[in-house]
Amino acid sequence: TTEAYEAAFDAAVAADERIEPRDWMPEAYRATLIRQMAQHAHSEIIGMQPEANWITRAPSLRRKAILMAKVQDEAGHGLYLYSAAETLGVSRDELLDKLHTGRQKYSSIFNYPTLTWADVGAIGWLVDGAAITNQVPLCRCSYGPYARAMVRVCKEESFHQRQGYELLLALSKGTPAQHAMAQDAVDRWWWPSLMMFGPPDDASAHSAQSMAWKIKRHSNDELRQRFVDICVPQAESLGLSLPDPDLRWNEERGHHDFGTIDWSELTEVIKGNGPCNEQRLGQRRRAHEEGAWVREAAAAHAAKRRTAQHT
Ligand code: FAQ
Repeated sequence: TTEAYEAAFDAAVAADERIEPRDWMPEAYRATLIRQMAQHAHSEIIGMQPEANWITRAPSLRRKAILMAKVQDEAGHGLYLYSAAETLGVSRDELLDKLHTGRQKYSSIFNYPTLTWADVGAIGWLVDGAAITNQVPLCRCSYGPYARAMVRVCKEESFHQRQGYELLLALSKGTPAQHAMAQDAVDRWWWPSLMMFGPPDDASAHSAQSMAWKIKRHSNDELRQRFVDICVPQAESLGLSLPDPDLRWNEERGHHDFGTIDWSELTEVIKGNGPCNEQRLGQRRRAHEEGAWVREAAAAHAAKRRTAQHT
């Protein structure tokens, strides 16, 4: 009976066991996972664009090779996550269609422009840093395929984060103009990076249920605080400042206090009104249309091989 299935599901979650694709699960659990995993996959794919902008303008062959590898990793994460989402009974085509028609989201952060080379460093340090802070706990997510996908993704993101840090360090210790460029990038990416963690807990529609299901292990505000605490000493060693006059250590809390986030900005960006929303989605749709012949050729080839095997 459904009650028995439900009891088994609840017991598995309570015991920190993994839910696997063939296990019974509440429809709302399935729907929440599809929503979050699809949004995550879309973010990886759209997230290739801001940095890919700089591949042709990287300042050296070494930097270019590193950046190409990083952007390829992001494509890999996206495909990996689409495959994990497919175990829930949706197809990749369906998810891509929802992205292209604006019915599924991707992370707000990728709607900001990459104006200078230093932005590549700021994305690695701050955006990948925020992504890791959010994703390490997802390695313990109750849904097996998502949790396992996160292990490899986090290892690669850690490398990306160090790459960004090292790039910013080189600029920060370079000429005064390079230092200023690094500082300007950090000034522009800091607040949007804090917004990546989602709305504050009291405005987070899904947190309570997702934490009860052990999809999320920490609240949005907890992870945001963890990220701020990690970044402060790193900014110091970089010789760069964080653009928040209210940022200071709070002895009593054992955490850094920080300034108020402009939540209206996050709302606007999520609604489609960020600086680059139109450009990002437009480029994604174009890439999909221009790739139609590859999908057709691959399908024709697969069909031909199937008939060849059967004769
Ligand atoms: N942007 O109730 P909550 C990367 C939406 S890292 C856009 O708190 P939830 C790596 C949310 O979907 C970035 N939308 O939602 C990389 C919901 O809307 P809905 C991707 C946002 O799910 C680095 C509504 O607001 N990482 O790509 C955002 O419990 C460098 C209410 O929010 C992940 O996706 C936002 N920032 O918590 C690639 C991690 N925040 O669906 C390239 C997995 C919230 O009801 C270069 N996801 N919303 O219409 C998560 O951990 C969660 O989904 C949260 C949101 C924490 C993002």
